[in-house]
Amino acid sequence: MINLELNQNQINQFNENGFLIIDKFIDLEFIEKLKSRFEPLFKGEFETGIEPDEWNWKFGDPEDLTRQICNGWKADHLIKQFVCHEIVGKSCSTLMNWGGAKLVQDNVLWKPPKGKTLGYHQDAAYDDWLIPQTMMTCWMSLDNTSEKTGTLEYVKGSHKWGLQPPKGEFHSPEDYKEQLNLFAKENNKEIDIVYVEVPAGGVSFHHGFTWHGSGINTSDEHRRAIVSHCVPYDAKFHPTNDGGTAKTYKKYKQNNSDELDEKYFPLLWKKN
Ligand SMILES: O=C(O)CCC(=O)C(=O)O
Repeated sequence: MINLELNQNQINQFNENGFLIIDKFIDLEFIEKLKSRFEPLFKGEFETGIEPDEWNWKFGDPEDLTRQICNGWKADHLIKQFVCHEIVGKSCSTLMNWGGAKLVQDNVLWKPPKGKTLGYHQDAAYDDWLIPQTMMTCWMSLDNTSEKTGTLEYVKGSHKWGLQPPKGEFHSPEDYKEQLNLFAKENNKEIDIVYVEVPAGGVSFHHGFTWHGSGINTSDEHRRAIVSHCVPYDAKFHPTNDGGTAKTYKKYKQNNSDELDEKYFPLLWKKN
């Protein structure tokens, strides 16, 4: 289903760059099956009867928006098998040096031809409601990607730049690099961009502090991905912080407990 055994060279690359791009991850026999789940999900046909936590597009909305569902795993069995796969949890934990990983949120992402931008951001900036405020992302591509398809892009080494509060538009900003350029100028940083160009079934991991975003899809091809955003298995709810995505996810906090309940934040992998 998913195959990866990380080696030391790959771990070193991740530590150096803040991301790791690998051509082979998902077995190719699953690619079409996974893609076939996108239409029903964006039509609001949820196999489990459970609605995802967020969806920004449904059939009938403007065609050129990049479509995103958050927590498709709750709605669809096949998506769950991949975004909650133990190899995703193990790989994220190995790269971040964690003892294990929980899924804090998934994304089902669909950028059609002419699909618009996603603004540059840092993933961990959205989870100030967690302790520690960190994140690790596993982005699994279901299509061949290139700069032309508006693929995910990273700023090399930017995971060493610290964490900024989230600013600017996330969906479809006119200038998707605006916040990145402002930050780099104010802080004297050099911007070195790398495009994630992988075949369908490829993967890219990125650190929660790594600046990333994506441009317009100028090709005639659809660009689809499923994404796991992970946190350490023992991360806790912050007692007071309510920024970022807290409004959506802090509602899963149980009375008198700061634990991330596995019913809502599945444990993907734990050492031993
Ligand atoms: O696929 C994209 O365009 C952006 C994905 C993203 O921001 C993420 O996976 O953290």
